[in-house]
Amino acid sequence: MGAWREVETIRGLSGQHMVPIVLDGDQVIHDSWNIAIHLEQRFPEPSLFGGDAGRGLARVVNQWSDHVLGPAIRRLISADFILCLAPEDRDYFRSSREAAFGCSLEAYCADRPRWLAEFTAVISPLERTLREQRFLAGAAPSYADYLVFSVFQYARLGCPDDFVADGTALRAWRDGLAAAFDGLGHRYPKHPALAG
Ligand SMILES: N[C@@H](CCC(=O)N[C@@H](CS)C(=O)NCC(=O)O)C(=O)O
Repeated sequence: MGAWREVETIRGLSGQHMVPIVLDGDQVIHDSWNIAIHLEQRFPEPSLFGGDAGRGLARVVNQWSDHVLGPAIRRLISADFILCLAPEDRDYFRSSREAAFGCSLEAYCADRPRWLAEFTAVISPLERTLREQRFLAGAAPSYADYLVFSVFQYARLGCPDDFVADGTALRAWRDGLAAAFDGLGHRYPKHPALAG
């Protein structure tokens, strides 16, 4: 199996091969949770987590997102996501993911009605919550919102189909966070099938 283009740079800086990593002075932090903890310590006001209780609950949301939401979304987008990568990185993505999935990307995503039904069940607590309150953390967003949003952003840009139905509370929340921070979430290329 090959490697993606920047992997030796990432490994040289952080001693492991995954992104994201953050360089802060002479500190190198890897893993998004560790980065969030670092940011909370460096910039305590306003709190990214909304205090200690918020931090504890954000960790639960983080585990749920990594182990339940993420896999449900991968079943829907993996065969399309590969087209977002530079051509020279696609062989690595295909061979590494197909080794992990035990089948081709296309076979992994083939039964869309099944994976769509699973995704709908997985996101149901989010939809129900967001009908009652503006953000997952309550009246204002916290790291729990941002980490879940990152998975929906990956799906929004990584696949030409939008699986979050128009008119839902989840859609309003996702689109609101994409537009936050002066439209930061929109400053990324659309899926190649939609570009042009
Ligand atoms: N738990 C880690 C997961 C990081 C992760 O899965 N990164 C993926 C991209 S989103 C990666 O670097 N993959 C490289 C590879 O597959 O070799 C975090 O939240 O930072």
